[in-house]
Amino acid sequence: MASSTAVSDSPGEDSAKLVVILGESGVGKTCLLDQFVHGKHFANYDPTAGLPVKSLEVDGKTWNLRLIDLDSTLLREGDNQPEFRVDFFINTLRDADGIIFLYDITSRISLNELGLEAYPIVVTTRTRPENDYERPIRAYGRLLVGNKADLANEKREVSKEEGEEAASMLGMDHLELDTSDTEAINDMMKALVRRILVAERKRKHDGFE
Ligand SMILES: Nc1nc2c(ncn2[C@@H]2O[C@H](COP(=O)(O)OP(=O)(O)O)[C@@H](O)[C@H]2O)c(=O)[nH]1
Ligand SMILES: [Mg+2]
Repeated sequence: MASSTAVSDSPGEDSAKLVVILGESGVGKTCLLDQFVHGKHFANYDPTAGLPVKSLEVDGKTWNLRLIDLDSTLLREGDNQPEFRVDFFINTLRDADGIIFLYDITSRISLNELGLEAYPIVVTTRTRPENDYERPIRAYGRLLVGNKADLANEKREVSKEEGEEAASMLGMDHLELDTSDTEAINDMMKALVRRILVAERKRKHDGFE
């Protein structure tokens, strides 16, 4: 968490993780975040950053996840939206400990845009600029998640196999869920925390992500 600006660590320093839910408009980012944070008993607001915080126990340790959703559609259309702050968007992606790349299984374009646009932006923001040896490259965990699995029979546009294939090309694990399924959402967040820890340990070991 050393270089983070969006996050200030007070209690339980290394248990705090910043989680970004990234995806196109309408894929269900807000529903996912609300269900995770408010669907179960413990949720509060971090007064310093104004982000919702949720505690999650994973393998016997409690993590305090700070959550934010970022709409990748705004990266293309944000020019027309005065409230869109591209610096905040980019800095948040750079500071994230974990990123959920969320698409909608009933929208092929929502998956394509992740691969063509959102993922390359994440890679760019997290790569050390040439000759900038001061700036650390921080490890992060990531998952590719297909939402709206409840519509699989009627409206599916992206098969499970296509989702898995895209994930493996991007070096991520893949899963599908729908945002009414609190247990699946909790399992997804646990999987993300485990990916974050793997990435951090690997980084420590190799010196690089
Ligand atoms: N069928 C279905 N609809 C969903 C699901 N999650 C979200 N939605 C709907 O998708 C629309 C967009 O959701 P929202 O969370 O606002 O998307 P965001 O723009 O990514 O934040 C809303 O009408 C939601 O009710 C889901 O798992 N299944
Ligand atoms: Mg939203």
